Amino acid sequence: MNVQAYAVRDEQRPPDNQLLQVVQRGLRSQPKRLPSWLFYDDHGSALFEQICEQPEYYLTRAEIALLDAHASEIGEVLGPDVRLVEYGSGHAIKTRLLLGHLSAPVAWVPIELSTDALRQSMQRMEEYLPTLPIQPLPVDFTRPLRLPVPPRAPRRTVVYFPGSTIGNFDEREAAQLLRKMRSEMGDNGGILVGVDLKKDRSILEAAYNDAAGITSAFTLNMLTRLNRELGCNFELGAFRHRAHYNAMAGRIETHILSNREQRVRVGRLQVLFREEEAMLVEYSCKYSLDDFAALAAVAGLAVQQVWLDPQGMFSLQYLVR
Ligand code: AVJ
Repeated sequence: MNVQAYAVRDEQRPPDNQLLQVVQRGLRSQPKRLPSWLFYDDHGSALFEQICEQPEYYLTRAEIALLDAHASEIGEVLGPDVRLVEYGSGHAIKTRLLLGHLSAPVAWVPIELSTDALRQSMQRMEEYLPTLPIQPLPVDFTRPLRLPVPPRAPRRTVVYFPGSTIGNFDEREAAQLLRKMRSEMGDNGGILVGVDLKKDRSILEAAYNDAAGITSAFTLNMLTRLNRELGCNFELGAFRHRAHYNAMAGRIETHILSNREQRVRVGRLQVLFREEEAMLVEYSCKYSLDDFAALAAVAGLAVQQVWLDPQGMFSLQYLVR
């Protein structure tokens, strides 16, 4: 058994009163907002996998095409004996493409809060690379990490953060997160980060408003989750999803809109929603190559190399100190 410390325990999730506090604070603030990590309960993670298969959601296909085209070169740049620490590993399909091109990886450390996704991805990775040590961390990757002791000394630690998840953070938070990765990877380490690029509004808005309505279901699942976990009484039919591109800020902004004036119970709080009131639930920031190099510099990092998918939609960037 190469799976170390495979204990996915419920006690490692934030306690529910903490969840209640986060939600109450967000719903009391003006304008209302809720953090996007609330999307990823087990059902939300499964819906996200479905989003990735929608024809309009180009990001995942582009990143996979990028790896198909460049994984062996990426493997050469990273070199042998890498410990790969993956932030928000999800189902880890891209990770298999990458790890398959690394020479003698020391360990894979998937960090993932969805226990279903973590379990499944570990199982599939074991089938694909049976000798690879896996050291899962079922924790929130934005918190300070205590990385497990590797099975042997790695030549370098690489933080892998694919999928443009960095786009969910505003610029200040993104710089902070890069800085945290920088300290975790050490002097000789690197960060391999997937970054979605600025492009036509029509393409971006279609990607976040798929015709089949999966993204809408994904967004509204946040309310279902709050009903279940906090005993709220959000009426699902009385809210709707909206995603629009704020070109000035360079990001898709996803809101949940209230179709009418209504009150919702959130613990002891009664929250009033006005008709058409918008609650912010997600940013998906888009970058030019220059934008992202500037962000990396703020975090004390230099872009050593950039790879693009064949259509130039998406980038994978290797950052070093
Ligand atoms: C998983 C954060 C990369 O922002 O594109 C997809 C999440 N939200 N559709 C993104 C998401 C709506 C996705 N990330």
